[in-house]
Amino acid sequence: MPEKSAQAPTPQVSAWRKALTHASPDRADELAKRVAKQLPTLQNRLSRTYGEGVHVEELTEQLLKAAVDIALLRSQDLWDLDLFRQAQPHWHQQGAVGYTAYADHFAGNLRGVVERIDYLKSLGVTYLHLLPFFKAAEGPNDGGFAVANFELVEPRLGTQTDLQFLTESLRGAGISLCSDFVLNHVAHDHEWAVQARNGNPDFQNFFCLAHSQDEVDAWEKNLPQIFPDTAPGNFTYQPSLKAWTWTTFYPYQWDLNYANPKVFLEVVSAMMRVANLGVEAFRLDSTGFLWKRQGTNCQNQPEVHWLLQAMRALMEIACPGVLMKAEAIMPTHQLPPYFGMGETPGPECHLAYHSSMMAASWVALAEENVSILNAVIEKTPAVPTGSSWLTYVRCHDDIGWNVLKPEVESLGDAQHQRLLQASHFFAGLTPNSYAQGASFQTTDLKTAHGTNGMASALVGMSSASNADELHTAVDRLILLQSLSFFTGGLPLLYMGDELGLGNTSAEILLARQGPDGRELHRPVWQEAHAQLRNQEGTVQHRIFSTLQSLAKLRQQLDAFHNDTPVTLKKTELATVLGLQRGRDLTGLFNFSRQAVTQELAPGQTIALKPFGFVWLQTNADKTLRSLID
Ligand code: OTU
Repeated sequence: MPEKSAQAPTPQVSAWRKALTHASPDRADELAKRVAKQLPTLQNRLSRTYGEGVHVEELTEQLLKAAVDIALLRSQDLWDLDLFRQAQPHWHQQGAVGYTAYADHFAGNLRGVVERIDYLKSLGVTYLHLLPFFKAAEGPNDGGFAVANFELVEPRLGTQTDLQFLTESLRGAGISLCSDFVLNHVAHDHEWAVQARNGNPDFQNFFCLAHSQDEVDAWEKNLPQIFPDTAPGNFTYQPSLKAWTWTTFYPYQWDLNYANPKVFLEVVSAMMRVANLGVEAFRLDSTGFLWKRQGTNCQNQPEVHWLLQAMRALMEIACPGVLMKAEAIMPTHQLPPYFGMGETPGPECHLAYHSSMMAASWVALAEENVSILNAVIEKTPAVPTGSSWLTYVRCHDDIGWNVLKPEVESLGDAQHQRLLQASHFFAGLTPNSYAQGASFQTTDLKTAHGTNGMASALVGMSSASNADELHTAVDRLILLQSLSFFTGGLPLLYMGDELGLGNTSAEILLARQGPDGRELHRPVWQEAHAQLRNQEGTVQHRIFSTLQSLAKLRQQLDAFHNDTPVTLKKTELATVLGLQRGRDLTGLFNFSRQAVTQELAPGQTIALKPFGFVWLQTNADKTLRSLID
């Protein structure tokens, strides 16, 4: 499609209105209301992004038609779910617990995941994020993040029917399925890329092309590198195009050109169709990178937020029960706009990863000092009602240290070494380090980029040489999880961490394709290891049952409603983080190897074990009750 079609006449009767005339009266009424409500935002954000004019009107029409058509195709169950959730916008706001896994590593395939639903329920899980399960590129595919087709399930993992069966089964168990939706790029063998390579100019315009080395250099001047070691630079020369494609991540992941409105139309339409398969949440991968602007680092540009807000408006029409989650691995101060708290306030994402809190909790562990963590929490605002932070300890990616640069800098000179030291510590390079992780994307010892490794390896479980050391290592793991469970709107567990599963074994690593260091923490489920959770006295039992108790408390206590603000509570010790959740709930987290005491109020002294934590409830008579033994 040409980018501009100024001469196209504005249709007299909108196509979406026409579609409603064939719909049942209840759906037609409801959809007309939803469109009326969302239209002003949709028009405003699209005009801001693409300029005023007829082509924006036409684009709006096309998007509305897509949203309405998809809403009309929604199954009765999903339609009813939408209505229920519209009436109860807080449906996901109390006691949520998330779990994230690769379908194949966790359970073989999508059918296998159905078999694990009881397991997830026993852990209190309400939200399951399965890493990309749509058709991936042939050959290396970045763990599925090089998507060759947005809607066909990866054949290794199943079919669309299997996906629908999975979403229905999960829904029956009170668990929402979250699917990745990779917004920023497609695989080099996605149909759009194939068409572009074959010389089709319309599809070439789907990608960000640079036509000379000078142009590449001009962009590169301001661009950081995500994989400086294994995929340096942000452009890849394509001989068949005689041009460079923008490839922020791997060379086989081609960045999409959102300056072309057709890209937005196609991507959002595909996403809404996937929602009709029963997916209840989308993890919007690499959201920060969608808009490129000369002279900037091409991250978090205003257009990113306008497009996300336009997307939200369309989702509110087609599938209002579905959540949008921003995967923007950015410094704390860049995150509030993803909740629609930026320059154009309004509904945007429901959830966003708090990667700074995650990384800072690891620094606190390495340093036995909570100053960076404090600084992060200080800069973390309360988010609009209906949205919340996703907190986590580990995920399928590395722990990226650079998100913490602003906090570290704010603490004064000579602090920058702290991230480097943490990175060395978790790679096991520091004398006396108990960690068995590995540095990611650094070829020298002078830069901090990221750290790989399963939580259990990073907290010292795999290096423990006796029962005491193992016990302490488990304490560290539980401490980090308890912080994530305390602060989170949605605490997310990474498969295996609930059982203290270790790094991927050497044989499996060898057998995997590609040199990606993150494979270190992408192990395969081990049934025998998992069974140990049922046996008292094992570490698996200890970790699993503690998480179960924390999940229960999240469900039981009003303080865990997401609208309850989490604020810092000053402590006297540099090793102890104090948090207040609402009026009645206090959390103390001791990042030190020493047992300590902390006075909360005159006469109320709380003892904390080494790497221990407490969650305390204030009773009506002002006394404190510990919620966890
Ligand atoms: C995301 O990651 C995914 O989580 C990664 O698994 C993918 O490789 C990547 O996108 C490309 O699809 O910057 O905000 O380890 O934190 O790549 C997007 C670095 C991202 C990741 C980073 C991240």
